[in-house]
Amino acid sequence: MNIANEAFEAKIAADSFIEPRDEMPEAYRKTLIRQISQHAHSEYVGMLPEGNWITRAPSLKRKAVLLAKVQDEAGHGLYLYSAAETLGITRDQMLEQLHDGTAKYSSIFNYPTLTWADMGAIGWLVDGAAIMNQVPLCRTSYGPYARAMIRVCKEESFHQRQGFEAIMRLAQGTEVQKKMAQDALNRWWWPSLMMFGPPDDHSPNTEQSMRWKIKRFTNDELRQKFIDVTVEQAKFLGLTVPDPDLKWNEERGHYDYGVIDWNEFWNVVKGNGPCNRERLEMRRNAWDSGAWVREAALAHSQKRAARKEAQPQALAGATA
Ligand code: BYC
Repeated sequence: MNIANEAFEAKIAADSFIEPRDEMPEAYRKTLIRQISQHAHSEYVGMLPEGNWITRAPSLKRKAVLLAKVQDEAGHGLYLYSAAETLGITRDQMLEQLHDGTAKYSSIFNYPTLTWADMGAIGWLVDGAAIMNQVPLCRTSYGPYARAMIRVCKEESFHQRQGFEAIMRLAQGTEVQKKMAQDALNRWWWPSLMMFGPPDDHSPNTEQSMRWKIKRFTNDELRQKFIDVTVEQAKFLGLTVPDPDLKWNEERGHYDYGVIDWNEFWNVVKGNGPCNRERLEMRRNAWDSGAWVREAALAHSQKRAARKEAQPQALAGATA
C-alpha cells in the first residue's frame, strides 16, 4: 500500500470524511460518481410522476404543496449533481449518460401515477423508503455527498409526512376514497421494497461500498427496517399491506415478508418497465427545449465577466 492509500484507509477507519482534495482510490471515485449521479438522476426523473398531477390536484392547498415538493426534488438533484462534480465529472457528462441510457435511475419512477391517491402513496412509501436509505447516507464517507444528504433528508421528511397525511385523509374518507387509497398501496408496495436494490447475495456493489463506508447498511437491512416501520403505519391507516406472507416473527423481532418478484425489478431496471420510455423521452425533450435557456445564461455570464474585467481599466482611465 502506498502512502496516499494508507492515508485514505486511515481516514476511513477513523470515520473521517474524504474530501475532494484528498487522494482516493480510482475505484472509490468511480463508485461514488456512479451512486451520486444515479441518485441525482432519480431526483430529476422522480419529478415526472408527481408533476403529472400538479394541474389536477384536488384543491389549491394540495396543488401548492405538490408544486413545492416537486421543486424540492429539482433542488435535491442540483445538490447531488454538484457533489458528483467535485469528483471530476461535469453535469453535462452525467446528463448525457442519463439521456443515452448508460446511467441508471431508481426503478420506482417507471410506474404510472393513475389516481390522486398515488400522490399520497408516493409521499408515504417512496419518500419513506428514500428516508430510510438516505439518513444513513448523512454519515457516508465522502464529505460533499454526506453534507448534501443532511438538507435532502430534512426535506424528504416533510415530503413523507405530507404523503402520509394525504393518504390518511383518503383512508378516513368515503368508501370510494378508501378504495383508492387501498388500490394505491396495492400498486406501490412491492415496487417500494425494490427501491432498496437487489438482495444482498445478488448485490455486486454492497460489500466494497460497506468497506469504504459509502453504504452504512446493506440493501436487505434497510428493506427490513422499512417494512417493520411501514406495516405499523398501514395498520394505523386501516389499510391492508398486499402480502399474505407478512407475519411478525417474535424470535427475529422483525416482520417476515413474501417473495419479491426480482424478475420484475430487473426488467424495469433494464428499461422495460411500464413508463421507462416515456420518462426518458420527457427528460430528453426537456434538455433539448431548454437549450436556449442554457445558451442565454452562458452568454449573460460571459458578458458580465467581460464587463467586470473591463471595469478597472475604465476606472483607471477616468482617474488619469
Ligand atoms: N433502481 O449492487 P447494488 C428519491 C442497480 S430518489 C434502479 O445493490 P448499490 C425520490 C445498481 O445501481 C431515490 N437500479 O448497487 C425522488 C447496480 O447497477 P450498476 C434514489 C438499481 O449502488 C423523487 C445494480 O442494480 N435513491 O428518493 O450498492 C421523489 C446492483 O445493485 C436499484 C438513491 O439513489 C433501483 N432501485 O446499491 C421522491 C439512494 N437498486 O450501478 C423520492 C442512493 C439497485 O452497478 N443509492 N440498482 O450498473 C443507494 O443507496 C444505492 O445506490 C442503492 C443500490 C441502494 C440504490
